[in-house]
Amino acid sequence: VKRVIVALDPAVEGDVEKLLGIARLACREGAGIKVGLPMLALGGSEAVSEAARLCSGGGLRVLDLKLADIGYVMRLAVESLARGFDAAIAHAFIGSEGALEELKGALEGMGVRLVLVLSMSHQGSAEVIDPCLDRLISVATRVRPWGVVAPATRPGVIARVRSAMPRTVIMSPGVGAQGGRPGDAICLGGADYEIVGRVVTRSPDPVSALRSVAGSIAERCPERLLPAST
Ligand code: BMP
Repeated sequence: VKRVIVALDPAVEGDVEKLLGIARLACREGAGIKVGLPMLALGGSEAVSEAARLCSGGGLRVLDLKLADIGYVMRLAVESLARGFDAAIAHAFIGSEGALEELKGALEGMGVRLVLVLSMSHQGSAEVIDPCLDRLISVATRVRPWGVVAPATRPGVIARVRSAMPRTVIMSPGVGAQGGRPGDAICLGGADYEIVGRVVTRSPDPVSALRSVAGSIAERCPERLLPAST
């Protein structure tokens, strides 16, 4: 089972084409792609849609706008951009009524699954977001998203989320460039996917970089990669 999702974040306009090339690789050799604001800002909505199209043969396509607005505005944002994606990410802290409830309905109508951010990989999240983790988990339990985001940099937080939400897909960023070791999130925290950006996209050899991350996870907890463990 493939467990590595590649975050395609171009740093300059010239990166867009290169990262679209990596999209194919990420969906063939990895578990899929995550595309967000850097791709939208530098490549426009065409590049965002193209990334999803390049992966239409297989692989998870996650649109990461980290939405945090009223339901009406989030609906407008996803109606055009989320087409062709399998899942879209929003923040849990905005709550259900008037926000996530409406977003979930809009996404479901398009065949797109909802993913909620419960905790983030940077230090500020440990200070500000994590003290509210139980509240955020209770929002997620009410909204019942397909997936949630929890940080590879703090596997203990992932483990808390996993025990509260045993059947929800957990995606974990923060591997490599932000200090998480490949396998920390899946093997120690019980996540389903590790999200890796720069380690793959900035590598002179993205294929080997992706294989190396996947290989390290497989070495650390081969049992977690069996189909039955999902
Ligand atoms: P990188 O591996 O290059 O650090 O990229 C991490 C990716 O995961 C980025 O696309 C970022 O937006 C995303 N991400 C994160 O780093 N921390 C979070 O808590 C949530 C994220 O979506």
